[in-house]
Amino acid sequence: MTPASKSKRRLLLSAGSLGALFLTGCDRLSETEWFPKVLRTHETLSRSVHQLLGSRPSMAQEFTEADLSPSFRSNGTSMPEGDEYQALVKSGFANWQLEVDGLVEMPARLSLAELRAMPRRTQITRHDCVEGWSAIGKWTGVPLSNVLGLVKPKANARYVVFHCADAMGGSLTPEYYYESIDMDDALHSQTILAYGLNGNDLPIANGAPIRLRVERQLGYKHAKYVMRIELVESFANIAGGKGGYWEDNGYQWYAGI
Ligand SMILES: Nc1nc2c(c(=O)[nH]1)N[C@H]1C(S)=C(S)[C@@H](COP(=O)(O)O)O[C@H]1N2
Ligand SMILES: [Mo]
Repeated sequence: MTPASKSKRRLLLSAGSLGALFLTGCDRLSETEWFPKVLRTHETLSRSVHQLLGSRPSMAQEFTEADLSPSFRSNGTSMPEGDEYQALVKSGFANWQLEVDGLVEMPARLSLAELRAMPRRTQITRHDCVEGWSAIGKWTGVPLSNVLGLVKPKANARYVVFHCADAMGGSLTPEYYYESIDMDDALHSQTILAYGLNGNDLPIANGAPIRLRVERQLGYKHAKYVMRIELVESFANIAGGKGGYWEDNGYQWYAGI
């Protein structure tokens, strides 16, 4: 590394921890008025740092078995309510199918067995939640790039949207958790649809049957209970239009660490 790129890297790290400093507690903060403003400041900061670097950091850090957290906690939804998901739990996800559609040449429905039969990647990474905790876990899953290879994205597909099984409380019409990433993250080698955690099947509390791992970004981007993957040109017409459940509530869309 040249001295110049070292200092850029340091700047990036301090911008990340600055963001983490400001952020404490998803639920409470989204209700206060100053919160979106703080996030905007952080977003501007993090975007300019990324511009300075010219690109996102290429790989998230990977760790060893010795670094694993004793247990990997659950956050947000830990058991989706609703008959459809409950029926899937009862059958051990035997009837679950991942829908992949939108701007693709060949829409597909993939069972858990089919996903498990595809190429797999195992990675030990640190999960950072804006609520102020981190945990290191070992994730196993199919690289999203392999799934996209099957369905063949059309040239105008710009984002990958993850629709989840859990409805978020509060309103009369259920708002389902959702997230989105761009093609740069979608095709990244560490971006996987994980069905395993620490050598076991992914627990329900952590997103069974599959959850996204998108390692260069913060915890809320890692959608759990993924039911459907949709390729789109824009997410303007999905839910609140900001690209994710928490984004619709003021969080930044690009949550680089
Ligand atoms: N479907 C869904 N995905 C989700 C959430 C959620 O509530 N529902 N919470 C997010 C947040 S804020 C974090 S920190 C991580 C928590 O993952 P874990 O439960 O495996 O710790 O999942 C993210 N993905
Ligand atoms: Mo989080």
